Amino acid sequence: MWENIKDFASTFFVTGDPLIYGADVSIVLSIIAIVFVLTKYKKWGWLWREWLTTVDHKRIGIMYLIASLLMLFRGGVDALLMRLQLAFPNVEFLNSEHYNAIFTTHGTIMILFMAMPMMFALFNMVVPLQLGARDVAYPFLNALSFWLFMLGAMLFNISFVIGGSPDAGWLSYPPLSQNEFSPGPGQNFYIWGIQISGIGSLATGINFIVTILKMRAPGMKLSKMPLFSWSVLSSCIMIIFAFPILTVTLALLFLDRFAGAHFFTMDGGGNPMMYLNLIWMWGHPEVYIVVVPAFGIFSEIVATFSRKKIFGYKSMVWAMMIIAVVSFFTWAHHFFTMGTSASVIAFFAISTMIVGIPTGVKVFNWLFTMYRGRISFKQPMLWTIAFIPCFVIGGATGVMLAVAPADYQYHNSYFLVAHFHQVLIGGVVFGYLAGIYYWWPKLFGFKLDEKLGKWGFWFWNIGFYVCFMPQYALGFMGMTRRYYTYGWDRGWADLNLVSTVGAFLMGIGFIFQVWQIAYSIKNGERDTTGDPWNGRTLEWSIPSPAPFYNFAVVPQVKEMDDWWATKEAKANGTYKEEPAKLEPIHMPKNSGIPFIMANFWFLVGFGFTFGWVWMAVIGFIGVFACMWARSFQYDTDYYVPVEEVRRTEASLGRVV
Ligand code: HEM
Ligand SMILES: [Cu+2]
Repeated sequence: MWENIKDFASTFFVTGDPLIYGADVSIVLSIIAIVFVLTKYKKWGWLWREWLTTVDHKRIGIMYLIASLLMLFRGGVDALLMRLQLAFPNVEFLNSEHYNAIFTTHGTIMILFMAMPMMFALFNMVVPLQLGARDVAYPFLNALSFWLFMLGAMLFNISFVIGGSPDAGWLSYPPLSQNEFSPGPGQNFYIWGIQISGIGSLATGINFIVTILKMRAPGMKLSKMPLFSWSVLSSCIMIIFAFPILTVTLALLFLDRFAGAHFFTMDGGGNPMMYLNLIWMWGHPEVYIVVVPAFGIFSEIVATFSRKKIFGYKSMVWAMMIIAVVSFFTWAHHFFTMGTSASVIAFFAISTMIVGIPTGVKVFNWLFTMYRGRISFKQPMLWTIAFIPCFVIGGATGVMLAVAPADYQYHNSYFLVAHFHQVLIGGVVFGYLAGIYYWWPKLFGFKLDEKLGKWGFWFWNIGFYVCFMPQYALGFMGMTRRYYTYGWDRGWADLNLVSTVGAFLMGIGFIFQVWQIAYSIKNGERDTTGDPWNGRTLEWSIPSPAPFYNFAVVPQVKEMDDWWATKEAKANGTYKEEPAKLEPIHMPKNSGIPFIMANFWFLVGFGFTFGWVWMAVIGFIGVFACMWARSFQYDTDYYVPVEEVRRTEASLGRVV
């Protein structure tokens, strides 16, 4: 008996590595600390009522934000471990297996559990406010999306201490990801973690498309909608076409592993190349899904901080929509070297280069908006300005990679690693950070400290170039991606050391940002105006932090940049005050079902990961029970009385 338990424990828990034991201890300590604090200050009820069951898009946005920052931390630690290993030749810090696991979790976490939730954080924090709406179209579904993401991310992350991490790369190519070469549960964690959070992503895509099409304030025609909301629409259209492909692909891979099917095997009629095509039919749109909202953010920020209308609004909209369509026709550029016909390669090379055109249009629009503007160099604008050269270089190296014959040289080299980090960090991370700085006061009611933030900004930026520019050269010198070590004779030592120093500079930048948030919670400048940046769009017309119903009175939109137009009209005395008529506000009620249902999904995923079908069955029964219970709930909404609206507004310093 005792022997059996010991046997089980030694395969169930990951053992034999000081890093893992350290993680075990810190996980246990953090759980004890959290339980202790919640109990001591009697906060369990508060946690349940205000957060775990909330359907308020702003709170859901804040939870996404916290989760994504934690994931940025974990993905960042992974990155630093790898850079330490590569700092010098012949280092024995990580062995080859451990290195494989770390680049896999780093890549997966950064894209699926950092970039995606940070993007959803911004969707939730901003879109309904920008549209003049009270919430998203389906608040219950929105909460469910969040909890599915959260539990999926947790399932993926525990593989570090239980069962073992996946190690077949961030896209889990077969045959490496098949049972034959990855027998443990790691690859199943990958499949189910992504599968569960992917359902949430798909639902978010649907939710925001409906919100944007149906919930805009009266008068806001699509042609007057702010560009960030347009970018969200573009991104969500890509989500609803791309994510089903991912779901199916991972389901087929799981059938191969779990049921001995032969979709992607080398024999039995299967074909691993089928997997590569499918996963990149999702994977390429995925990188545009995360970068297009950043374009929207930059457009808002450039206009606000240059005190000018955005240059070329219509061409911006067209560019984002064209990118959404073209993104579905470029996937094969990820495997030019796999041996298809010249005409297929030519098609994908040209379609890839075409993406550069709308992107270039956008860059010129931003530059023309800044031209002769009265630019103020606050944090959101700094990140925007830093983004432009970074993304232009990243885009140019992308076009180089698209030249198929040349790609036979660059393919899977450090040239590629430098390219995709340049667009992902310079585009996505800089973009989302800019957005977080910009909309922070609206959500939290105070600004983030400029001085600490600027330290963070410079460390990130200088660190970025120090880290990744040498990698282009390393690529030309023959260094391949996913190498865990190299010898002195290769001549790669100096540049790798420089690159590692750069990575640590970025790490210091991140520490400054965490410090900045902690510092500003106490000392940050309070935003009493609701309009700290002299903004242009509707979200700046309401007090900060935004009250839970957003708008006391639904705004009537007349112009593009309606809030700016209102302010101008007030300034030259042409503004006609229309008496605000308060009415009871219709709001959704909180619900615990999304949280509970996502936990049952976790059981499903965990059960399948270890091949414990009974546990998966219990999970499925729970999921259906939750659906059943929700179907017969009729008491799902309520009205906020006029008196309460008046009181809330008064407490925020507004008379209505
Ligand atoms: C913060 C600074 C970062 C550093 C220093 C860094 C460093 C690295 C390193 C050393 C590798 C492994 C290269 C190899 O051995 O092939 C890697 C791979 C990767 N990184 Fe990063 N990274 C950073 C940020 C990011 C971000 C923000 C993203 C995405 C949003 C990202 C996405 C990826 C992906 C997808 C891979 C490929 C993983 C694979 O080969 O399966 N990284 N990164
Ligand atoms: Cu691609």
